Amino acid sequence: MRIKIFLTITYSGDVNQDGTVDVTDNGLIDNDAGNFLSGYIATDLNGDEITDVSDAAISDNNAVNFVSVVKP
Ligand SMILES: [Ca+2]
Ligand SMILES: [Ca+2]
Repeated sequence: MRIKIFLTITYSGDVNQDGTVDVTDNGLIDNDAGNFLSGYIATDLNGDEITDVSDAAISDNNAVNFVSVVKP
């Protein structure tokens, strides 16, 4: 008997949903953080309903590691 296991891993930080975490996403987060935006917004990566430096850190870390979507 063979068992196949498929894993789906999700990275956070692709705010504009273009498939890559990069400086564009960081800019969107920085803008929203600078304007003290809060609520259910795309730039709130950790789900605490406010965009701040903790969300920027998540995006920055993934941008530095060139996180992007790989599709078959
Ligand atoms: Ca992006
Ligand atoms: Ca947040």
